[in-house]
Amino acid sequence: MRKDFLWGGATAANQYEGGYREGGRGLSINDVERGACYGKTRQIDDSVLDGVYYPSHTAVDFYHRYKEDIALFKEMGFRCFRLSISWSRIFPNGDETEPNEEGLAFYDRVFDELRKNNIEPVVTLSHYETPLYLVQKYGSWRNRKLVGFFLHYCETVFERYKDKVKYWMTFNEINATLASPRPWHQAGIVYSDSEDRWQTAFQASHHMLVASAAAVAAGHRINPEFQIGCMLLYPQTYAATCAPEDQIARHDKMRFTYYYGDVQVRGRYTNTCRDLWKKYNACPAMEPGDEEILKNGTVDYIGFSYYFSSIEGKGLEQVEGNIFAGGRNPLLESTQWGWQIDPLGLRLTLNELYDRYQIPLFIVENGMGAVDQIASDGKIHDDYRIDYLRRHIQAMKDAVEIDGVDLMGYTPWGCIDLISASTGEMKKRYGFIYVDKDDTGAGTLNRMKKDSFFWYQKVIATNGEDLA
Ligand code: BGP
Repeated sequence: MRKDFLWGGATAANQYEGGYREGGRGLSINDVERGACYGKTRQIDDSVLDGVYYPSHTAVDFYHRYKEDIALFKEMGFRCFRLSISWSRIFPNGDETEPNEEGLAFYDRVFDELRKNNIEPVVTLSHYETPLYLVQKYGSWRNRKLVGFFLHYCETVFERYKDKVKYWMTFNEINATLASPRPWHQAGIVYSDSEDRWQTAFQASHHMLVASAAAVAAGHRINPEFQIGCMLLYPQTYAATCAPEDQIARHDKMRFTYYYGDVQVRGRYTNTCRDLWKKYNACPAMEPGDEEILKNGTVDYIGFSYYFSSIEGKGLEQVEGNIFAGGRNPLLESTQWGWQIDPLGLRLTLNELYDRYQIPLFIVENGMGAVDQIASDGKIHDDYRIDYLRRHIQAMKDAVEIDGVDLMGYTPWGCIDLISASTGEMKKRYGFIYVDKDDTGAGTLNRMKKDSFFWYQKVIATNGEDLA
């Protein structure tokens, strides 16, 4: 692997930060999403209700414990750390002209602490964190006005942190907007019965794509050294059989991802995009100048998440996954949450993305959610996690060293235990660092190193050579 390979870990404010009403922060869409103790599907309330547990409110309290956590990341040898800025900490409602100084000062402290420890921040501008007020007053990303609000937010943080942050990403898993069963997460949208779901999804996506491109151009103007990426969820899929129809079904599914990749990397809607409009009888309204904005705001790299693969065909048993579910592959094993484990699928993903787009890639999420038990010796022996990561890192190395893919870095998801996005659970853990908290919110929030902590430390120290 290259000498400057960005080994690290990934988090997001809505699942990690907490401090939801501190420092002048406003409410964000995840602050009204209930936790796992209320059932499997996360319920969305109109406002914060008394006596209800909302996981994002405290999350795992990075807000107060950032120094302790960054010291642990340093001990593991992190060269980078992915986090997101909570938009409503900077603009509490989202439509203000002036930012909230206390919110800006918080991230100053975090970025300074990272720099002091030689850890490069990798910052997502919007990771499921639209301010709630923008949803209630403007209808969220349905409304064109959000483009201006988002751009103002981005310009504010780009200016403020231009000497502290180099790596940015605009929207986390932007492709979840079109096909997600939980559009609230991504775009703060709940479809009404009277609206055309597809038209709304394409329109909201257009606003997000224009906002992303305008932000990329602004960032490059503010600091030409900035590296600004998109972030795609890669739902690796195989045809269920060798029937050509199954291969076409696979191709159709992947187009939901390329829809966004094409616009963000190539700077225009391609035939892939137009075909989807035709298929769903919908087309986003554009303003004069939009095409120019898309053309001038192409990204420097592709960040993506990869967890599992599935299959596509007729009459298949469906399995779980984070956003895009798929068919069960009889040849693969699954995690306790039913996500199919497929390291080779990561190698294929890296090749497919690089072949199609020919710009650097960055694996900004990968990992396995599992229940961890504290053993009688007081430690957590998470060999299942080590095994999953070892096999994925090997596949990643093969893609780079044998296939020639240009890869910038690797940040496993939830490097410290945090709240699950899809279920709001705490017992579904991804971390190298254990956090004492349960699904009802009880626990000391104390941190503890798992076996995987020491394993990953060695992986980084040998630049990926020693995976044993
Ligand atoms: C991705 C999200 C992350 C993260 C991850 C794991 O889709 O970008 O925020 O949560 O999936 O999913 P979960 O937390 O549901 O296990």
